[in-house]
Amino acid sequence: MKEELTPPFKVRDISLAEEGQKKIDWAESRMPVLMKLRAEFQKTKPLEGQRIAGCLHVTKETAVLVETLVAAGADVAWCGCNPLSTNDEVAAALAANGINIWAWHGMNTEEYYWAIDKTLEFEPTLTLDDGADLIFRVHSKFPELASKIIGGTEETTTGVHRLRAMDADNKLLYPVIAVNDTPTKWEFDNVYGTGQSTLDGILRATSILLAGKNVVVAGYGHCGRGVANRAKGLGANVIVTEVDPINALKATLEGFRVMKMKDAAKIGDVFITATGMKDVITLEHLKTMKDGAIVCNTGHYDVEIQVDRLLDYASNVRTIRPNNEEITMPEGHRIYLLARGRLVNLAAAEGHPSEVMDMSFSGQLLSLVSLAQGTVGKEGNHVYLLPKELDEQIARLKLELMGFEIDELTPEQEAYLHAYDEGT
Ligand code: 3DD
Repeated sequence: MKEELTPPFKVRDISLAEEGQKKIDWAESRMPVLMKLRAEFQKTKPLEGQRIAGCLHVTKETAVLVETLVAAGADVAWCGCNPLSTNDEVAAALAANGINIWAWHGMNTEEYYWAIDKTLEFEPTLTLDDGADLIFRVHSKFPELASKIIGGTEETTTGVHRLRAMDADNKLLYPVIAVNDTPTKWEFDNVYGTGQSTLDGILRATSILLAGKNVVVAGYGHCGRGVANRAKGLGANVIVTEVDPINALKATLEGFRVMKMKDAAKIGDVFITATGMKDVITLEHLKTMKDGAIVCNTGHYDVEIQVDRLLDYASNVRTIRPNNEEITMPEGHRIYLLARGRLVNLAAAEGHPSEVMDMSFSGQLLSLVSLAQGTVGKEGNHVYLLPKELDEQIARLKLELMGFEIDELTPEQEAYLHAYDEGT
């Protein structure tokens, strides 16, 4: 029996650590930017003395971020940010590596918030969120902790939206950097990461042929755009639903059909919500769907599909495949609900590929270092962006490590850029 590990933790099964370490090793081999920054920061230790409480999906990529934060000098406590997204093998490996972690797949709501509270017992000086549940817990239940917190970071669109609303209400108790809004995150993770990982989740849960299917994507923001284009690449007939006329217009000019959800419900074979809004697919829509329609969500929270109303209304529910429930409707048709309406990419697959999380998490790392060094967040308790030069540093590193070179402006071109007296 392994000696009792000192750091407090609660994971599904610590004996899974060896398998989890292999997953982490694989992710490290595909996250060259973060590993290069780790090599630099383990010498300079910019996070020395910092205590970081993190609430973010426990995946193999997150483990690489966690271990990079430790290499940079921080003490770290961690929990998941979704009850269905924790990879138990990775969580076991982190615990075996001495990380204070409270996370396992399939937590109930009480356990989920218990884990966040355990992470906060650590009395952090920095917080890291994906969906703002931890920072909101500080503000709503443990405001006394805020006096020791220098700042926080937020990973996802929905979380940033929540924090901007708090900022507008002057409710923020400490400054936060919106990592999601950094171009090397949202132009890549949200588009290419969500696009590929959502279809990955759908294919693992259904094993269907996507070619020729009517795939309905609700929401044509960065995430929906990624999903629509990846589905198109696999031969699907993509239909987009939207409430924003600009995004809808972009979808039409990309060649997608655009219509109301009530009309798409009648013809769709696969439905994917990516809006961040609630009640996008209602029970009324589900009643009119074709027999065999597959329904899932890739938004952060499980509010986009009216799952509770659907389950109350159903005449029968059975799990037909992992993360795939066959729901027989009183009208006789069957609906296949994936991951119980929670984010399908992380609940039914492994989330975004390592290569794209490499940039997102380099943004997290540089944001935390900026807060610790006081170079960002000094103008009051508001939502900040990662400085452009740091964002470009990530992009330049990524290009270099992918083997690409780009041109540089000549002095004359620099001058032209700022000139106004040269016309045609
Ligand atoms: N997210 C997606 N894939 C992830 C992965 N492999 N590890 C950790 C988190 C992961 C969620 C992110 O896309 C986050 O940026 C978001 O929710 O926007």
